[in-house]
Amino acid sequence: MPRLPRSQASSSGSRSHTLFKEAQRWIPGGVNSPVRGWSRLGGKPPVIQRGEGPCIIDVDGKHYIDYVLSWGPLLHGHAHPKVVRAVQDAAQHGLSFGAPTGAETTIAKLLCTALPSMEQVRMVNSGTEATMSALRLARAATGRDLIIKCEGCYHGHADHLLVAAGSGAATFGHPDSAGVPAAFAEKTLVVPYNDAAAMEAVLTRHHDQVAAIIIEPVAGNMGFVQPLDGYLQALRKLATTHGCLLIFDEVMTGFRTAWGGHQVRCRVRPDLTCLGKVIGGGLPAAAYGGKRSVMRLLAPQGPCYQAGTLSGNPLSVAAGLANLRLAAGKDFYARQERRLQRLVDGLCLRAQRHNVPFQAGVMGTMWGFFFAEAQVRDFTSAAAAHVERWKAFMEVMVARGIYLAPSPFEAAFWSSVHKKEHIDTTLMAADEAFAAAAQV
Ligand code: KE4
Repeated sequence: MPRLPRSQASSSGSRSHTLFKEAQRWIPGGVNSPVRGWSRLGGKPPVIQRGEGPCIIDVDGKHYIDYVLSWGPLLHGHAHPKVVRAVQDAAQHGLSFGAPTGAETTIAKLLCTALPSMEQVRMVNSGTEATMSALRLARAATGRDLIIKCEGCYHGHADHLLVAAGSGAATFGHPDSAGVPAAFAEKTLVVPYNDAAAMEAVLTRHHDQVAAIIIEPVAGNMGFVQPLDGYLQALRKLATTHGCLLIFDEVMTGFRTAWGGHQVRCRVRPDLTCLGKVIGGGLPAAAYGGKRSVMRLLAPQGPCYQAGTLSGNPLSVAAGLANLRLAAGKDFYARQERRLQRLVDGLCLRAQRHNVPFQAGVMGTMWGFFFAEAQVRDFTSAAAAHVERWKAFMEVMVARGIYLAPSPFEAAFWSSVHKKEHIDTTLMAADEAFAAAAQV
């Protein structure tokens, strides 16, 4: 792999800079999703021209090894020939019908076969739609109003979920968004992640009023935070005891930490699961599903309404099926995790050499890191991590052509098309980056 040219995020004379200035004239903040604005890193993101395998190339022709992968969907990198071909083939027959198609049944069967907790599934267009709909269904199924989420977990931008949210909301430091009436937020209770006792206390206090617990089984929106041993199993027990539904928001972890989702790996069966990202292969697709006894409450069969013009559309389904089928091989996730572990071990070794406190973790094809002395287990400890060191590290990594999330409250991703040379190039850049972080 040739040494990557030095890459600067959009410096003032670059085409990225010019195009981003123009974007800011017509689009709020110049972006269609806040975290893309690089507010923590000077607010000058590279404007991307195209993607090739594990890399993206900006409008100035600068190459980056990409560990954001569109925030998770691209399990096999950019423009994988089989995914692109599947979309091209589908597009020739029309883009959308708003009517049943065989492919929707194919992907529904694949998802329900991969996730033992799922007997039926409904396709939607975004993770936000999936979690919003799953919570409405949980309220319909239980006749209860309250929901419980964890501080720092992000489940999309539905009003009642922008309470102590993670991801972009956390990045901006005001997790509770403007425009959300108090009345919408007061039905949402918030507890710390990885604290089963706090969850039990809230459930006991609001006994028989809680419709659902919603959680990211591996948190990826306060940075990468893994569940402590037994935590998810404890939530399963508590939900059953208190008659509320356990909802796994696997929009990010689904088909990222294991075939199916993290529920397969941790052997916990939620009542409802939300999926997204990987199941759309880079096109808009998400889903939610669970037991037939709950899903039958959904219109047109039941009284709980949810709809969508482009839900399950042929192109997203084609991209999703191609993306999923490429990961269906035996020990795909174990193999990818071993390769990714080599990258993360290399990063930890270089942090150690430069005496920089650094915590990193891997789960399947998902990973992340904090500049912290001790393991990060919740939003409080994530928010206490050393942001200035993270910034100094990131400025060098981006300059050396390594594209990581421009926020300390995000996870990182791996693809099946990242190779050893990409690891080597990343570790070379990391040596320089940790040296810079050590100066802070
Ligand atoms: P979307 O509505 O963005 O498709 O999905 C919302 C969502 C729901 N649940 C989880 C666990 C998620 O991670 C997300 C979205 N993730 C962010 C990245 N942290 C998407 C990137 C963005 O907001 O631009």
